[in-house]
Amino acid sequence: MLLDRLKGCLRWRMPGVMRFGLLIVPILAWLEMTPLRAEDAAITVSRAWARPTIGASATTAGYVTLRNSGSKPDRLVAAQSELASAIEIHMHVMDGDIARMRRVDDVAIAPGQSAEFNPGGLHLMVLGLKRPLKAGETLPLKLTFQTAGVLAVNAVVSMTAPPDDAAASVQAPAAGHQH
Ligand SMILES: [Cu+2]
Repeated sequence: MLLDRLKGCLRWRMPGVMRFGLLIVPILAWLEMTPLRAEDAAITVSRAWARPTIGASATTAGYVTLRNSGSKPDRLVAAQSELASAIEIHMHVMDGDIARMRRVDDVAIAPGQSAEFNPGGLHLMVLGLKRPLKAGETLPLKLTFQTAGVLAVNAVVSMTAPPDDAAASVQAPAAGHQH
């Protein structure tokens, strides 16, 4: 009786072991092709904040500090939020006495340098907000970098900039995984 059960177990185990063996070869080959690079996580995002919305406006501005502690240049190429239909990277340029906003394609961050977004300068133009933002709430942001990949950060909704170390970034979870 017991022996029969054991045999049954063995019979079921064998194919599993064989399948594992077949899997391990391609996994090792894949690891060989994609070595982990230290500079992949060289970007940190801090002091992330966004202005509260005014009235029925579905638009606001967000600000971050991007630091490149790696040895290679990187660039912010895109931003998005689950609460907004789009986020554009903007900067202010003076046109005589009038400050105008210009859309920029990306923001380069040299090794050892930071890029600071601030009112009157670089900002994340948050468009098509699904609901108004009040002070004290957070705006989830996902920032995409050419080398560092996607970093997730919760921007504090506030009228004024938070301290420098506020709202540090975390590596975004793999596609589709939500906490
Ligand atoms: Cu703007």
